[in-house]
Amino acid sequence: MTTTPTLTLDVARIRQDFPELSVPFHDKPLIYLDSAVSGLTPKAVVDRVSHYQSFEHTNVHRGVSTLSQEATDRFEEAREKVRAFINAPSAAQIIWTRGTTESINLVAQTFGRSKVGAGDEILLSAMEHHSNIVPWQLLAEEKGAKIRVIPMNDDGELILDDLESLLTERTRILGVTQVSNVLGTINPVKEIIRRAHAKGVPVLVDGAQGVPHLPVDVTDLDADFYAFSGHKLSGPTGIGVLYGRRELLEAMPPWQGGGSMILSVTWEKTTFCGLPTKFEAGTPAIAQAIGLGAAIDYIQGLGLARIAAHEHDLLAYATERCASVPGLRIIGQAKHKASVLSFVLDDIHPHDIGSILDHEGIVVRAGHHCAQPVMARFGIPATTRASFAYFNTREEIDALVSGILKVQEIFK
Ligand code: 7TS
Repeated sequence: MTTTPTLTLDVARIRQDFPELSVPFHDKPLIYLDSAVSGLTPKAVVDRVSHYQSFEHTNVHRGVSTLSQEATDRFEEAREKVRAFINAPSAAQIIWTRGTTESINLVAQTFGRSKVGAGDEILLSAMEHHSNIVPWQLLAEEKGAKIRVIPMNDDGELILDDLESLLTERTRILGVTQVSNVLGTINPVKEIIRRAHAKGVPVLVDGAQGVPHLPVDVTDLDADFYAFSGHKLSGPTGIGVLYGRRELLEAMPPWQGGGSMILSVTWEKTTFCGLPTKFEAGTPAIAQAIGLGAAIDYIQGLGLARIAAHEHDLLAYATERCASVPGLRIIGQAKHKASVLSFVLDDIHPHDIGSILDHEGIVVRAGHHCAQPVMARFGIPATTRASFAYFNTREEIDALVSGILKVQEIFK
């Protein structure tokens, strides 16, 4: 007889993987509800980076030394782990960057610069992080192009009724986040990509908040570009990924020039490597890439379906508990949400809320979350945001709600 695998995580055991959770914070247990800012790093990842740096390190793709070849193997194995994790057709289409921000800048500065001209349009969603706005504004300014915006409703869902009319013959690229870092909205990116492709427009998906919570299959999505950061996926900072469709990457000019990315250099002419090295000038973040590979192993060991089920439970519980607090308004009420809960409380400034919660040992983020156009859309300067991960518990959400009630008590 086969048994259905249980979808529960052993959270008590998982918490032991995070040394940071065992260190008192303001003399209290740390309650980390800020994984949308950056995930905590499990010990397995720290140990892998430390082992690499202690025993395996030298530069990669350089020379015939066994040490360099082995470091190169570990580095390329990590690339293959990323490929498999997002189901890209080939590891050559996985480009290491510093993070989502750099991945998007790379696309804007190479694909964008070669494809976008005066009078052309760049279509972005109303809920983008600044890193999927500002690189396009810089490009639009340089080229005399125009940014257009897909609007959203009061629940924080994109209004896609007029998508076809926003996709004009001048649209050169559509940029959309898979999950909003402020509202938690999970956008229907597969449908958006299908409709953009029907009009011949390529799509860049910002996966910074998607990849930690949802199984991602770039082939099934048919994404043209997919960007994410290692540090939001329990990996190290300083490493990120750009996936791109092969034909597009091959046609794109290099971005930064330097060592490693060339085939030959003379004073007259330089020729460049193929993918992915063409976009990886200089010494890469080797330990961080290997650490990201270890983070993927760790996440896969827990199981994305289990992670999603646990986080879904936490979000539902937090939403219900917070909704019962008088004077608390949740910003972002989309039908499909990942584990992000933003709110405003009476007329108390989120910075005050964040500071008081901090003294209770509860880490949340207060501010505009690098998404000022989202704040403007909702007519607010800032929100307080709690974001949940696989190591959080319902008890921590109870503590959050008690903390919120304490804030109200202080400001009465
Ligand atoms: N895109 C989204 C949707 C994000 O949430 C972030 C970071 C980025 C891009 C940029 O990622 P980076 O790793 O290149 O910095 N979001 C947040 C946040 O919500 N709070 O702090 C950073």
